[in-house]
Amino acid sequence: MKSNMEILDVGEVHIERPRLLVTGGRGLVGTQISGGIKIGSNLDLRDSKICDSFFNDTRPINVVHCAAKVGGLGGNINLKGEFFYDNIMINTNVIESCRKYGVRKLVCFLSTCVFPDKVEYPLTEKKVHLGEPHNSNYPYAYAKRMADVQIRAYREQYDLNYVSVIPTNIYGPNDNFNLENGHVIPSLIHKCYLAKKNNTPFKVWGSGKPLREFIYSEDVAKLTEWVLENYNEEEPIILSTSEEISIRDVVGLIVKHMDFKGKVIWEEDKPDGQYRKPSDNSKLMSYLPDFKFTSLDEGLKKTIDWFVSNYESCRK
Ligand code: GFB
Repeated sequence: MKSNMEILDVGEVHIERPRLLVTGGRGLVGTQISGGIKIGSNLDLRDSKICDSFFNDTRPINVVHCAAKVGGLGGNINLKGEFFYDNIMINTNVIESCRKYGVRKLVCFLSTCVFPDKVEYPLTEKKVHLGEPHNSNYPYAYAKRMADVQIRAYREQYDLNYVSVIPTNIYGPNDNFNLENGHVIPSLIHKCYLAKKNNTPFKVWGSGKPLREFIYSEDVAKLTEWVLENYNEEEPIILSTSEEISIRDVVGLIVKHMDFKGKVIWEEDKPDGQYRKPSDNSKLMSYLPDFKFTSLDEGLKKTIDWFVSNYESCRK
């Protein structure tokens, strides 16, 4: 395996620099990225001094920046101030530290929720800034949009090869299975698990009508590693299967893989959130026409198996 360290000769001094640093390295995508130094949320990247001194000590050559304050519909609605402050501070500090300490390639994570709520579908890379995001997550969306702006500005002034990716709703092992603030798939897997264990109804938010596009974390990691080595454009790139599914059908797949026989109750008083955010992956496919995505059915089975066998230790 290629060592993660590279020797940089500065005159007589030989500086060892890690090839790759992964922020949010213990999270959903970060754990799937192969190799690299992985830092978790114990390092508070909201604090510019802490971020600066870490990069000064580490001097990574490449960075995959996954660290963020993330959450599902509930978390975004309940914690709007934190979602804005934490993400704008984390991204601004990390991108600036990358510049200051000579990071050659940075891959930064956005999300399809950054797109405008009212725009002609499907969503394409050129539409990121064409209007107000959905009300349920505008603070997170604007903070992430500013990372795209900072990257574009740094490319222009400092000629830096920094890029960003726009994945759809990511799911997989090592997710946050919190019942209130988690994303829909991990929250519902946890709810169905408890309903089966306690012989109680499986309660799902909303009408089940909204549509979403899901992408498996391992696929996102493989695509991110390809972007790190091969994608050098100013414009972000969407990481998506471009396959929409209704929340109701997702529930059906979770019930099947959990072998749940009880009652499913739809809590129509709970939010549906944005109705849909259909993305166009033709740019990605123009580069990787043969990329094999993990099907939602297979990805859900793997995620549920992981959750059941890691129930005591997983984030929830
Ligand atoms: O993944 P999710 O929470 O966020 O999905 P978004 C929300 C959809 O799942 C809504 C339904 O239509 C909900 O009504 N749903 C049903 C549930 N039951 C549940 C449940 O128990 N928990 C949750 N969370 N949803 C997020 C953005 O939007 O997408 C984030 O807010 C981020 O910032 C993420 O971008 C990828 O897809 O609506």
